[in-house]
Amino acid sequence: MKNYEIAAIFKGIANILEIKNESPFRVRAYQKAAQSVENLTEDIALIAQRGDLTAIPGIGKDLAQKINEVLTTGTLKKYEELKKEIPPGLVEFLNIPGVGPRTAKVLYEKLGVTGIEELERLAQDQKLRNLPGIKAKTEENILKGIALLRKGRARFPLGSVLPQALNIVKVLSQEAPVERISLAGSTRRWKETVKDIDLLVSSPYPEEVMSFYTRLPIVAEVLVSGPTKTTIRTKEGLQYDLRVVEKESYGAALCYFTGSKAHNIRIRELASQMGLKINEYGIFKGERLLGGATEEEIFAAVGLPFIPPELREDWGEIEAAAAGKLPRLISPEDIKGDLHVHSRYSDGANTVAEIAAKARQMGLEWVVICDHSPSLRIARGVEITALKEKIAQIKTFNQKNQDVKLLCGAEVDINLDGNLDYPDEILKELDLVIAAIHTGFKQDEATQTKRLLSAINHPYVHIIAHPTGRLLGEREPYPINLELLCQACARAKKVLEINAYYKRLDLNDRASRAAAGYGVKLGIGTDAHAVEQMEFLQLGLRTARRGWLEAKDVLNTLSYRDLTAFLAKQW
Ligand code: DGT
Ligand code: CA
Repeated sequence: MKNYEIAAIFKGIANILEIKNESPFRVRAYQKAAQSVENLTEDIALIAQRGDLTAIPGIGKDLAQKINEVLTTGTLKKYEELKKEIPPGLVEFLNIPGVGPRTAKVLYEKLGVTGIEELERLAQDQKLRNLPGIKAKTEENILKGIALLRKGRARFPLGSVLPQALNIVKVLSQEAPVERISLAGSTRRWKETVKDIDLLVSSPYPEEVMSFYTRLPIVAEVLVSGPTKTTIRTKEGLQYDLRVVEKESYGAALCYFTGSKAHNIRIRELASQMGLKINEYGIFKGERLLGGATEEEIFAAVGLPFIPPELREDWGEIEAAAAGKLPRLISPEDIKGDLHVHSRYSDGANTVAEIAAKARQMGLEWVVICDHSPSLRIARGVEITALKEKIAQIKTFNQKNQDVKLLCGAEVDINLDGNLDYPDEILKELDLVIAAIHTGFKQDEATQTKRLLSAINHPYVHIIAHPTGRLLGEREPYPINLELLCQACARAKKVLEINAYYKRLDLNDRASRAAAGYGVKLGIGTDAHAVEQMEFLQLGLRTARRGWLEAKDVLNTLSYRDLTAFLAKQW
């Protein structure tokens, strides 16, 4: 998929235009285009083939032409020309989270710094703080940003690579001589970020499988090539490891390559205590092969029931399985709705009716349409008059439609002082209120916790959105005292969100599990700004499963009737 490549080009253009002091409107147009291309869940090449590029929000005729140019030639002439107008080091600085064009320009012009290593050294030696507009705090943020950049480069958010990975599984299973095929590794465990994609196949014709695989159009380079293991790198810089085994070993290999490493080690220890050996080829007693064609056989050999891949982290699943106390994990069929979808009333791309149609297609029973409150200007927050119209529109929609029910919600900003950005008179007219922090990310733990506590204790708030504010590879979580927040939520019967947008997954797996331990309910919201992003529900569900959650722990499992009853009781 070229989506990320194209988004990166548009972001790059926006940055260069900003450095060159070009019109803020042009800068904004490219930023917006980058965002909406990045948000697509469909391959942009397919959209282009259909001639639908201008249907993407923020993409007009001119940008559609540029996208087509990248799709056909692999580069964009305008971007290449622009890059020549500024020094290459400067472009690189802009990749550092928290470093904007203004800072980058000062660093270059005043100090002549041209590389990230050099910048890091100067920041460590506190040589930047005397430059105009740069304080000790900025220096600290630059160092944090560099660390984040390095970490982010090494791992990909799962949601950004999963569509391509699933597509490769599909192509291999349809067009190569494979018997069985599965994703493995961290991708199969649905870890929030992955270093590479592991694939496992059983086939009597490993050479043919490998030769087909290395000729896939995504391949930029073949790194390791052999009949049992082949590693390729895609044009986006992601590695795929494909292993081919015989069908007798498929289950053993699937267990082994799904991991995690810590989980595998525990399983092998159990085996050795029983006088058995388990490896990627099978279960052995001495030299004799006892089994290994299925994963169930592996677990049974060590006296355990099947452990779902999401739990295989050695976070207590082996003990729980041995004691017959594995959780009855929430499953895809349990999910009845999405708690957090943006519409055109604020910065979403779709109308209320389009959102309902998508929900219908996904088999959902209800959707909560949440838009931003007025203080979030960049997201076109909804003024009170417009919010009243929205309430009326949704009411009419529900009178006319029986299959999908819409709820009128809002994602209300929590101001710096802990107050909410809408008055109570309008909040109480809403079906559901999600409170969120979108400003003041740099405040300390005590202040941030206090802000959130006052939202939790606000009579009209139901859910706290993305409680830690982190963005994978871009922004560290702001500090909060999760324990205090959970206690307050449990007391006030408030819900913590599992924001399922692929860069957020916030709360994450571990924190969700901790929250449920306090008796707090979790609510999955995709934070979709375009209907395709409602598919991120899957990532939220998987995060919940990695957090050991059962259907009873998650608000999305309630029917429309039970949900409205629950929401009403909260007040
Ligand atoms: P990643 O790639 O960092 O996102 O995480 P994984 O879990 O996919 O790790 P990866 O790709 O290095 O290895 C895939 C699986 O192979 C891993 O989950 C377990 C297994 N594995 C790798 N190295 C070892 C090892 O040294 N010992 C054992 N027991 N298993 C290993
Ligand atoms: Ca891996």
